[in-house]
Amino acid sequence: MRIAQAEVVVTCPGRNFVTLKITTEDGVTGLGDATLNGRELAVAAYLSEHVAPVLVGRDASRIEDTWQYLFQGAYWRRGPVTMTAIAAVDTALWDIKGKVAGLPVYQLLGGACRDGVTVYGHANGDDVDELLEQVARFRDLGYRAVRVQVAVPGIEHSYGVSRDKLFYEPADAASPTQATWSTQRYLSFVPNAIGRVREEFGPELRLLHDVHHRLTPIEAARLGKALEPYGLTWLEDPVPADLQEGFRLLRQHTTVPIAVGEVFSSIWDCHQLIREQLIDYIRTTVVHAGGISHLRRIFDLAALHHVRSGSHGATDLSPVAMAAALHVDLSIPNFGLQEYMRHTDETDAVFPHTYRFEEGCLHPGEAPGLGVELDLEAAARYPYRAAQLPTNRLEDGTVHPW
Ligand code: EZ4
Ligand code: CO
Repeated sequence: MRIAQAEVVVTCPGRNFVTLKITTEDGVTGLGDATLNGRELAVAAYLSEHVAPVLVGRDASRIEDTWQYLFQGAYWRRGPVTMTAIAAVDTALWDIKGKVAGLPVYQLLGGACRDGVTVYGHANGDDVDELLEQVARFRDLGYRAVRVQVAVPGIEHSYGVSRDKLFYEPADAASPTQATWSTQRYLSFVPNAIGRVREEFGPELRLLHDVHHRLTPIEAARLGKALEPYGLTWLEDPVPADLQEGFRLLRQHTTVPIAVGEVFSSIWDCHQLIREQLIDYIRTTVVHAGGISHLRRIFDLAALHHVRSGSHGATDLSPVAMAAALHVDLSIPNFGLQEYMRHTDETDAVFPHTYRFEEGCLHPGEAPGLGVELDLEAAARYPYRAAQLPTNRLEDGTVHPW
């Protein structure tokens, strides 16, 4: 089963997606998401210039061998561009293997460990009242877990707050939006806001909050302690996660569960966090952490250390990545929670899929492979549009993590 063709498709049905489509000599096709928000064309070029030519003629059934060939063969290991490109190839080859076997990918990974994949949605508001309305909306849609974000008075372009309440896309302009940050304003406002959500909705609804890498460990410890009475499922990305040992300080001060990893591209970015049990949820995802094969390796390490999965699932992950994540989520013993942000109708039409939402859970469906197709005619109607993620500055003009 040789690979005959590997094509890169860039489309923008509301936001940019890069997709790798691999076709075998006998006409079986597989899809892999290769979208790296704000840096899409770098991965597209990596794939079409450097990867597609060496894929043609290779045995499509050799997934692990191809992964190792691309990882070790590049010499320049790791990094988000390389790992996203490898992820796309790996995911597409799992899709092909499933179609050839006539089985959904989760069956190839060992079969279902649960009935469905519990997901969380994003509720956000310009103020606490609007946030409460939005949490109620998600609850009424059937969600059992909700991420809560609120605009902080005095902070322009607060993270996580969007005009369209079902779709959040921060990469909105060809040149980056300038956001501002004040730790003081944030820390004095957010704990009470989350407290009001807990008070209004009672103890059962699972609540999460994303700090988006903006605090130092001791500031994050203060926030964690302030949030302890409200029983968060997790506090996400409390600090920039480059310094894995930096989490020790935070861990010594608070019992708030910590979730980290959406920007990680390999097991090497999180092995210390996992081995030292410095986190509770690892949020690496199929598309940015080397595909299904590598993600499963990370989650297996996590399982040994009481760390559960919590894969990133923002709108910049295409339906192909979403489906792949669901097959992994369904089949691993240490699944925690899956982020789920709905895509626009245009995106769903470009990527028809079998996964479905029901009573707070997603299920990948029973179609062979991933259960996602790419409608090339529909994709061609939406040409690439340059869009970058925002940048952030303190009130005195200093660059700060966004
Ligand atoms: O800002 O995916 O948890 N979700 C997130 C996302 C990220 C975007 C960046 O591309 O933090 O909304
Ligand atoms: Co996040």
